[in-house]
Amino acid sequence: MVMPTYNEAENIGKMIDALEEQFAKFSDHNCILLVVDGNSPDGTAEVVSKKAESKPYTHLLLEEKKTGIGGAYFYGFAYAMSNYDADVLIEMDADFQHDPNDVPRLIAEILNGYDYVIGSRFVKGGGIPKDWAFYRKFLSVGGNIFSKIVLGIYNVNDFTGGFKASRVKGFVDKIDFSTIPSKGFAYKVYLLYQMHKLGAKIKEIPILFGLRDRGNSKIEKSTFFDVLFTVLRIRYESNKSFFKFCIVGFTGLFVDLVLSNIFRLLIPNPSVAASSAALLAMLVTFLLNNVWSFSEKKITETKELISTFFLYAAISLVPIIFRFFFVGFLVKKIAETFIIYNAALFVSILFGLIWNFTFYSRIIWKAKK
Ligand SMILES: Nc1nc2c(ncn2[C@@H]2O[C@H](COP(=O)(O)OP(=O)(O)O)[C@@H](O)[C@H]2O)c(=O)[nH]1
Ligand SMILES: [Mg+2]
Repeated sequence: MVMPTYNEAENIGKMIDALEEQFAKFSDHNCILLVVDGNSPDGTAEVVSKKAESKPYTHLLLEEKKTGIGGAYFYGFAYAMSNYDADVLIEMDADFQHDPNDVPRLIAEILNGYDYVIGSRFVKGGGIPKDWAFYRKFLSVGGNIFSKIVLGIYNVNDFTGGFKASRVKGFVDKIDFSTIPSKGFAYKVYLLYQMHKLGAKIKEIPILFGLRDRGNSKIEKSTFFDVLFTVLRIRYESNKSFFKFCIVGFTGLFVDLVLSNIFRLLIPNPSVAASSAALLAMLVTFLLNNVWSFSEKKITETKELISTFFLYAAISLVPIIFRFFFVGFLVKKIAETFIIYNAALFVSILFGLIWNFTFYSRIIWKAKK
């Protein structure tokens, strides 16, 4: 169990005592409590060292200086993996907001075969303190809904909780801690995302997040932005191609709209005007997608580039044909006005975006084996 502390001198002694009873329930396992202290000025480390004399399961890891809760956890994880050969890592706060009596329930689910067990405040039977300030409630509930939607992990309800058990082999030992986007509270979202990506079997168990026993919360006002930016960054990093594709798409859309309306004035036939603009926009997007959106799978060979463009054109031709008939149909059916023409254009473009993204990423720039 890794437990970060910063000014927890009033809590940590009692916590060490409380854990003895829980660890004793797993006598066939070697349970170690690794307190990672951020060089607390209140003497937390001294309390831990003193306790360790009579409670040998207690170890102290002292940071030279405070690096944030995420920094402390990753320091502790790395230490526990290399020095204790840890099989399971448990995260827990020192201030009794996590109930030591819940520890066996976490461990039990790991023993049941789950790889990542989350003490969850947002499942039936779980909860947050009723008398929390509105700001904290908002941060917690809002942060979770936001994380869930943006990260697209729907089987998790608590993304920012700090009471968890993780399997090391095949999971935590595969995570690169050197590139963590946050050393603050948002490390939690990062870790969760990595575990999910590694295919961990995740289980949420309900916990009641209590009130802090003594001392003060170290949560900072900036935590809100820390979580916000970390979530967005994770999403961006893992979907770079998609975001770039969208930007290229919008560039193409702009080129397309401008050309379509210029051609509308130059070419009498609206079908021809609209579809030739799309054709030119397509050429622009092909080149941009190749050098930018899908740059990791960039086609450089001229011959391949040409043959791929034919395939790209074939795929892209479908929305153009759609547009040819759709714009012609709508204009003929209703009226040849600016509004009708552009409405038909809009629907055609939307169809084209979905169609093209699906096939570009699956056929044109798919990962080479
Ligand atoms: N080492 C270390 N521990 C920290 C740091 N920030 C918070 N903690 C510890 O992390 C746990 C959770 O922090 P807390 O302030 O209670 O957060 P809250 O429960 O969300 O208000 C507590 O055990 C803190 O002492 C830090 O910067 N460094
Ligand atoms: Mg707390």
